[in-house]
Amino acid sequence: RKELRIALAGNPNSGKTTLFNALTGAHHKVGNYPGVTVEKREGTRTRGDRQYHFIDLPGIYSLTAYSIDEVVARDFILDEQPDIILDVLDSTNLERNLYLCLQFQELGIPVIGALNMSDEAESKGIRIDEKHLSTMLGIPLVKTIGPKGTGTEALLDCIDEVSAGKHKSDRAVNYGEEIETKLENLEKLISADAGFVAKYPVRWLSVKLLEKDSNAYQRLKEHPNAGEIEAAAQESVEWIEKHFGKDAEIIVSEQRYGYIRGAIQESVQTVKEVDFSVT
Ligand code: GDP
Ligand code: K
Ligand code: MG
Repeated sequence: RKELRIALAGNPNSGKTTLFNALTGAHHKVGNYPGVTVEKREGTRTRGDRQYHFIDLPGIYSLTAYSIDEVVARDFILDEQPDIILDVLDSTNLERNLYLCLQFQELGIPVIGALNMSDEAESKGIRIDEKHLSTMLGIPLVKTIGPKGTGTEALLDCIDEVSAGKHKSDRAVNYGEEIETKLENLEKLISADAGFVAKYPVRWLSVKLLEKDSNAYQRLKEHPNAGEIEAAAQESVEWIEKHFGKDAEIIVSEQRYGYIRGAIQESVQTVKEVDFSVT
């Protein structure tokens, strides 16, 4: 029996736990993440010759570890390396939710997006062309309504397809020529050590170094050439900030939002509802 480990992740209140319950039914246990009081929910679902092991991660807005929830979610993904990240997205708030989604994509772990709250989106007149959005983001999307369990079978189908290698997440944010040149250099330096590459996603770490993420610098210490790479990263940050006249992490986040807005503009329409009710 093939077992797949799928982490449910996403913003707080996007419907992760509701969807987790719909996917696993009564077959779950609740514990704690090691060393902290953050609740850990794990459950399984069996279908055909497959066993799906789901982990309900705490809600987060970013993979930059500021809060305990972010540390827990981020450490789990980096250290436990689930087979798939199931990103539960609030369809009524896509711009903010996709900001995290783009960061998941940089981790090199296959991502599936659940367009959850699709009932609320519908009633607010938010029309999502999921095929087009999926193409633009480079990840498969499935519409879901957590409390009704709508879309859970389609999600399992999608998980099967992803694990069979059918959807290659090939798209990633392009941060612009200057930053991409710096990233390329960092990626090359980091890739020189096979052991480190096996442990950490190179693209993600390179971006995080430019974002001056202290946890990323901490993890970089495990690299045999940590000193050289850290110096190169700091030099890149200084160059970028001088060139653009802004904080490097702000430029990175602006590029992400630009990318998201472009995708949303092309695939999401908000129509004003006409009230036909007779008064
Ligand atoms: P979490 O913080 O991501 O775990 O979110 P929860 O699963 O706790 O859900 C937050 C709230 O949204 C709860 O009141 C859920 O009942 C509700 N909810 C979750 N999914 C949906 C959905 O697809 N449609 C609607 N209308 N409500 C939902
Ligand atoms: K709600
Ligand atoms: Mg929850």
